Amino acid sequence: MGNALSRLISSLFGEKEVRILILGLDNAGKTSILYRLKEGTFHSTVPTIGFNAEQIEVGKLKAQVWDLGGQESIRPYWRSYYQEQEAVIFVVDSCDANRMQIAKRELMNIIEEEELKNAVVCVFANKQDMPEALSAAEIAEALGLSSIVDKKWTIIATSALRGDGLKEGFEWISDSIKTKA
Ligand SMILES: Nc1nc2c(ncn2[C@@H]2O[C@H](COP(=O)(O)OP(=O)(O)OP(=O)(O)O)[C@@H](O)[C@H]2O)c(=O)[nH]1
Ligand SMILES: [Mg+2]
Repeated sequence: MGNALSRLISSLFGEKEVRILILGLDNAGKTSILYRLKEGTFHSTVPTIGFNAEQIEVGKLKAQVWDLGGQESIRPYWRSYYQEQEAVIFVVDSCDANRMQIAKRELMNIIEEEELKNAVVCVFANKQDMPEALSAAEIAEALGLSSIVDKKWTIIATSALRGDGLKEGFEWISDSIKTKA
């Protein structure tokens, strides 16, 4: 109720706050991305046990962003955060070729979630600053993204270290949410 009221007020005054969930396997770079966007710098991180939540502004987009821990034992709790999310950023460690099939399985579970059926999905192929990183096209292939037909999705090459691609991703989310209906 409170959420609905604050969204109504925001929409009346033209400053809608979007709800975004950052998911992906442990060590993908989710927390690094959140704080790169929030503070403009690359910090060292510790594995997330639970979640981080921050309000951030990227260009014209105001967002409430939830970054959840990606360790296997924590993943079953992701679904407690799905309600009313408008976008999912699925972060992949582009150097972690060995776990691409596990990342694919987790992404496909997200895609099939009833509660997220209206959410757009933006995959971040992160750690592109590393020489051994797979390209965004190679990751799209490994994750089977072309099989996703009933959802808006994209993949963007990012580096939380350098800051590359992050704003582009948020712009895509902003445009996709606006044109969804
Ligand atoms: N080279 C490089 N390292 C990165 C990048 N993003 C994150 N890292 C490193 O990857 C490791 C994991 O980063 P986190 O942001 O903690 O990963 P996470 O996805 O939040 O992990 P969990 O909280 O365990 O789910 C850290 O050592 C980061 O410094 C990047 O773009 N490039
Ligand atoms: Mg984390």
